[in-house]
Amino acid sequence: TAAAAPDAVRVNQLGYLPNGPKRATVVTTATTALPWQLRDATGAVAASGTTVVRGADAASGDSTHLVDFSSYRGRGTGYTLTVDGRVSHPFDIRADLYDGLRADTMNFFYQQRSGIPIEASLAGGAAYARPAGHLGVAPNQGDTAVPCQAGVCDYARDVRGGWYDAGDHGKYVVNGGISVWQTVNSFERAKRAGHQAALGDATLRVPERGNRVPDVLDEARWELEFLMRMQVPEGKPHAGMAFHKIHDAQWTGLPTRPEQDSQPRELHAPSTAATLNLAAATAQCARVFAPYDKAFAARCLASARRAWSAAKAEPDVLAPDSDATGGGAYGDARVGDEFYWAAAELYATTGERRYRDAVTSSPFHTSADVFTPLGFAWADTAALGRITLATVPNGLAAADGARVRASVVSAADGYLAAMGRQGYAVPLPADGYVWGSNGQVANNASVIAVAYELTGQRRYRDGALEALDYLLGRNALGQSYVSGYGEQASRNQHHRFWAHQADASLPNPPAGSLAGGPDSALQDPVAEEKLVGCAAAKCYIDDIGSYSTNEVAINWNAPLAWLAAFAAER
Ligand code: 9MR
Repeated sequence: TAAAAPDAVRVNQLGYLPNGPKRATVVTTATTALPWQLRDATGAVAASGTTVVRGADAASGDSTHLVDFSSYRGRGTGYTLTVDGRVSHPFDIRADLYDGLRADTMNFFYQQRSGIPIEASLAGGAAYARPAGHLGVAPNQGDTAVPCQAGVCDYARDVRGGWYDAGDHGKYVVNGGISVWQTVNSFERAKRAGHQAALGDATLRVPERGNRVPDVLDEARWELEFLMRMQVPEGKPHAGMAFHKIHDAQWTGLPTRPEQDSQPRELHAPSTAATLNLAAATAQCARVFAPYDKAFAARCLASARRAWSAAKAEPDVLAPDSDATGGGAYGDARVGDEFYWAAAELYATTGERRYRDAVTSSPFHTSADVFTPLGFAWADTAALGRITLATVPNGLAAADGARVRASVVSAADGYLAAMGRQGYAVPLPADGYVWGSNGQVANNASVIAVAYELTGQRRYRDGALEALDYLLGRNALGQSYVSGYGEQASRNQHHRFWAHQADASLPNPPAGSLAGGPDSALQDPVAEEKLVGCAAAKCYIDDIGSYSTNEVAINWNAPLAWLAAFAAER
């Protein structure tokens, strides 16, 4: 029949785990079940069956069928799935499927490092090498002595290092905090799970490999050192708070290599949100780094305590949405969630009563809507505190602890239910295609994975893995949103250095870079021109100019790296 679309059979273009779920979506208007065949690399039929008719999918407008070949137990490369004469992209079925993605998604952070030369041998080739950016070497004007925006302070600070946020060269404490938390949380989880490969030294491509500290922590430390430099020093107004962000005075053009950025750099006013992000990230640091570097852990804890006290003293210094010239605003008008997150981290690390009181008296401790359908994000961080309290041993009363853990499982049930309603099994509501929707997908999938840890129930592991299927090609566009992974993978993400589409002498984004994903609000000129009338789940274009759908960002790669590490556990 002609009912199936040309690229009708949507699979995870990387593949499937032998002991994981194996599902595909078929785009077809056929109203009765269709036969499917799984073929191995030789073309032989390895398994077959019939589809399940699912009907209309709200977010994409597609009519879909489901193929479930989870019971297939073979392994190999070059499988395809055929339905109604349409053949899927090829994929693998193997146990080590996610090892490469785990390493590449973490290498993204190395390549986003500011203030250090990026080495060809670590970055995957000469095309990715570049001199250190923003060390005060002309034409750079920062970040070794950065003044404040007019009226904010009368001194300069050394805020070198850290990770560039995204395709731009800004460094934002609120987004750095959530991203580094997820990176360290991934390590903390791997440790509980005994996942040796994720715990080791010399398992990632970082310059510190071989220093007897796990590489994931080496990478995280690069950001943590920067975050601590953003703390206002003693003796100055707002001492102990964190500057909200540091970025260029004016937006730079694309492409701009980091070391060629000639814009003045500026510190923006301290905020309560940034201060609490710093407190949360450094409190977690103190706990997780303690076995590896006591002095650094102590420095983190001191920073966390200072930040907490400073935030208590100035609890409502809010970063405005309007401050968006030369960098993103990262405005946040509500900081109760950040208070809860910071209190939870400080409590889990110290066990001290004052932090426990701050946890238990927070409205977010009992609120049922900490885990929203859209999911947590840089501005909505209460869920991070809940996850820590649910997974790190602490002194909460037994019933309270049980309630905290149950809240994570019930959130996961909600995300699984959302997946079940959709043709592409995405843990987002149909109206959830916001700027960075792929980050929301990955965050929600990580909550499902935490529920697996708490319950041991297979359906949660399956759900987290199935969300990876969505990001890797089983979606409304048949697009793998992860560069280098899949036959139809994003390659023109918005980035000032990985800008091949704008300048052929520059590279495409390295393997393992996640695009922001569909954003139904069409918030950039390319999207406004090319995506008019798109169904929400299809509002994406692999064009370097579409920063609202196709940028990379540390807070999207962090949960993808988290999930890849989870999927690589065995
Ligand atoms: O991820 C951010 C998203 O939630 C906001 O809606 C958007 C507009 O303010 O900004 C996104 O963050 C961008 C930041 O402002 C600047 N660096 C790139 C980030 C990813 O696009």
